[in-house]
Amino acid sequence: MTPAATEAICARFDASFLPDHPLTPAEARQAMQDHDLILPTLRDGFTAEAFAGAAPGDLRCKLLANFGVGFNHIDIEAARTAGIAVSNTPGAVTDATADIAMTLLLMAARRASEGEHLVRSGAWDGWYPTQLLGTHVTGKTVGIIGMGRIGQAIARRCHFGFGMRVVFHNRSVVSSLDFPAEQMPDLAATLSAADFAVVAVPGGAGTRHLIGAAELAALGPGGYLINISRGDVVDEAALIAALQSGAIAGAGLDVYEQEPLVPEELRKLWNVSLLPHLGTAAEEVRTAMALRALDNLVDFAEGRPPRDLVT
Ligand code: 8YV
Repeated sequence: MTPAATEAICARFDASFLPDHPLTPAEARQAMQDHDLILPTLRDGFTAEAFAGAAPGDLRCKLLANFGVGFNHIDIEAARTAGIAVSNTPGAVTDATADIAMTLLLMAARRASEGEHLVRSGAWDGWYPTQLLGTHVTGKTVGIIGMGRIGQAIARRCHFGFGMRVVFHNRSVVSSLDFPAEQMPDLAATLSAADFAVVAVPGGAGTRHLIGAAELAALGPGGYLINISRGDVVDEAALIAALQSGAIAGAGLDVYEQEPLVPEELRKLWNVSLLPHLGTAAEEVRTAMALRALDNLVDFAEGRPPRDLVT
């Protein structure tokens, strides 16, 4: 936690800080036996194994106030069966995550990773008219996959900031947008129309491998895939094959299927920009996320339903 967040949490609760490594399911269970309230992060293993066999009241913990909006590392069904509530931090992450999507979109379009490597390696031998030519973003079409809070923040940046046309795919109809955007009939149509496809759906079983070989083929050889949601939404092997064969032009990734493992084949490719899950990595944002999680803890401790309850 940032110093400001640590101070606020410690001022309100008798807080202990769990080991500075991702909790294994066994450690997660122990933590739920020892604490009333827990503020987990995305690396902690609150899997079915952590809750195994627990009925309401068996574990001391009553609320997992997740630090972040995505909670695919928590088995929600198992938590419900164990009588443990789960909350998250919507809103606090939106702008920062949208900013990282734009960072990756621009890096991919303008070959920024290749360019930086050229300079850092000392191999740059000077400007010439056709050096590292990328693709122009202005006037291109962005396809947003998942038009929730973060998807809308990305779309707004694309429309107002970069003069892009916005199309999108969303499970339900999205009608009240304050900028022009066209909801497409399905995912394939969105990908076919897009020069840049940005994945902004929640992770978890419902969206696993939503983007595979067929979807990448629909995006096509001129298309770029940007993923700032969860790694397993994209079939990483299919993405590597598409980047290697030129089935798509490039990609920008902040998330991976087996974080922190990033396959060597991916690391070797220069038509992909790779960031280490930086979506919300800004001091103010991490503090705001922790304070939002703290609001949920306080709600619960004072007998109100936590404001961001997910189950
Ligand atoms: C957080 C995220 O840093 O909010 C999310 O879902 O992916 C990240 O930006 C992470 O969740 C921290 O636990």
